[in-house]
Amino acid sequence: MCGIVGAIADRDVVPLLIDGLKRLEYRGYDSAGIAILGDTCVRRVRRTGRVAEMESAALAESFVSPLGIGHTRWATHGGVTENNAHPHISHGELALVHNGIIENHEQQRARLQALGYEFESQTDTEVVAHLIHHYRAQGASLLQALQTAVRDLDGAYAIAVIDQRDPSRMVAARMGCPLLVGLGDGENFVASDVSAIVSSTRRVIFLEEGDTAELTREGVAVFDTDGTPVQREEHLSDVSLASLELGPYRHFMQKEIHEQPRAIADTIEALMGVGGFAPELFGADAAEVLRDVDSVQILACGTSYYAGLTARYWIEGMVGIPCAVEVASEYRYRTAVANPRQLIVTISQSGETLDTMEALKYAKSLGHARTLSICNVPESAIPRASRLVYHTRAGAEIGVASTKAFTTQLVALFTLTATLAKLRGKLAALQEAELLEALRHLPGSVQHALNLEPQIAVWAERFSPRQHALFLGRGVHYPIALEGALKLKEISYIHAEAYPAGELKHGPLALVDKDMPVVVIAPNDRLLEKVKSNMQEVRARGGELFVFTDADSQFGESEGVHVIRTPRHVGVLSPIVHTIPVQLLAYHTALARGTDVDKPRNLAKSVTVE
Ligand code: HGA
Repeated sequence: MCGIVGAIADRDVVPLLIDGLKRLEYRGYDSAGIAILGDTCVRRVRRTGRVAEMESAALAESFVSPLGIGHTRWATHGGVTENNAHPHISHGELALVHNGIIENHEQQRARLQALGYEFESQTDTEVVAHLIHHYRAQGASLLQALQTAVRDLDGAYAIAVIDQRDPSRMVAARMGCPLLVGLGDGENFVASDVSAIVSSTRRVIFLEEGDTAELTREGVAVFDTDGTPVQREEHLSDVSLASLELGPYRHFMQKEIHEQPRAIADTIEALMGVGGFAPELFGADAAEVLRDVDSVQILACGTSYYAGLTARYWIEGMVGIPCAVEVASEYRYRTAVANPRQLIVTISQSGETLDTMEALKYAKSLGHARTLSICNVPESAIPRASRLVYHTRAGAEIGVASTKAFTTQLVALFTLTATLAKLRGKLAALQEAELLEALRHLPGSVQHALNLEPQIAVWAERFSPRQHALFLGRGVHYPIALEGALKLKEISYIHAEAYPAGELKHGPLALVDKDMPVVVIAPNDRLLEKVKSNMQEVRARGGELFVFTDADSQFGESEGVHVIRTPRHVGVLSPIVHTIPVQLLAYHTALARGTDVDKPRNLAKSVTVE
């Protein structure tokens, strides 16, 4: 959330900043702004809304500079106004962009006001600009002022700062929010993620917690929390420009839905390479970590949490050990019972989800040493803090509503399940071969589900005028109903709730009438007959049913019962295949309602604030 980009070069960096902000816009789109050096004071342009609007203003005002910073905002403190948009400026001299939340901002604001500083925004961020200015005024260099100022802060931040009086450098700091440095040839960059700078460089350094950095055209110096110079490893990013482009698609979400066969194939490539469910897929010492695990605790948020809920059915069913799944923001603030033999699994697309990271830190503080991260960005904070890692190879996910990240997380969790089962002697060789075969065919089954798109688009037309919808599933398909409801809420703004189908009669059935569409995930598994009874309960109250099933389920359309079938039942992997229709339903309903599919209101990707 919130995107930061900064550049120092021998050329005009404004086009780089604007291009970078466009690529970071998925992280926040309440407002956008850039600040550059001027003749006597820092120049700034900010606009609420999209980067494109800010770009026009920057062009109109002839913004040109070899040094600058930019920001796309997802507001946490202070409304969506131009005054609250970043960069924030102190005394016309110092400009700052910030991702995160300064928890003690009120206290710092009072302190700075007593020192004579005037505030023009309601943000928590503005205190940081004035604090750095305050220490500069006492004679500190820009870097020293930043390093002193961050000691006064509680909370989370990624920060980049420029100062009119020191035109040859930019400084940056990181604590709790992602920030990387890009290394160019005679030019250097900072960014929230590599997509912002990939057209200029692929050489990156990931700043660590508490790091500060000083960038000049010629070089970059990094310092740890104590201010001691440190060497951080340089990485070569493999993010391709093509993966960040829309190509022939209308939306990134559409592109990412259609990329799922390839994303799944890439995610299982290593597994197919070793030809079996080998612990090494999760890290060098995974056999030792996983062997005598006696239970699993999954921690995640949002869509990743639903991936975890799905995995619970697999793990308890196939491995025979208890598996609990908890929303990370709840786990981190309760008194959890430590169990050294428990495996802690965190799931996060970005690897920077703050709640999940904090939950992991909390688990480790309780003594949990067996930690595994399932993540789509290998160099990010959560995998780096975990002992084992499974890298989902979904590729860059730009659409705010997660799609290919979810299905590849499911693949990773299924691989974990089978690996744990094998380690415990619960997976015979024949069964292992069958599961590998099923996974090998999964991209094809997902493609078949994608081919249902035209039929689903017709359903979406009927959904688009509705205000509410229910999603039902049972067993391992209940989390897919939850995911379907979440997708619909996120991008079409239709109020949707999911229930285990058997729960309907205990309350939610009261909501059902002819205006309530009810989506049912009803593949041909052992609960199908039960689900059919639950569907009858809906029909008897006049509810209209939209049923996703598979060709083996043997039930047809009738008055008020619409059916779309995937070609065949794919057994234990069925939840993955049945995710595709609910994604497509949400996508096409949003299209029909004319909402902004990739940038739904009030949301942003990579949730790096609490
Ligand atoms: N707290 C700052 C930055 C918000 C942020 O990082 N969002 O992800 C603000 O509200 O402007």
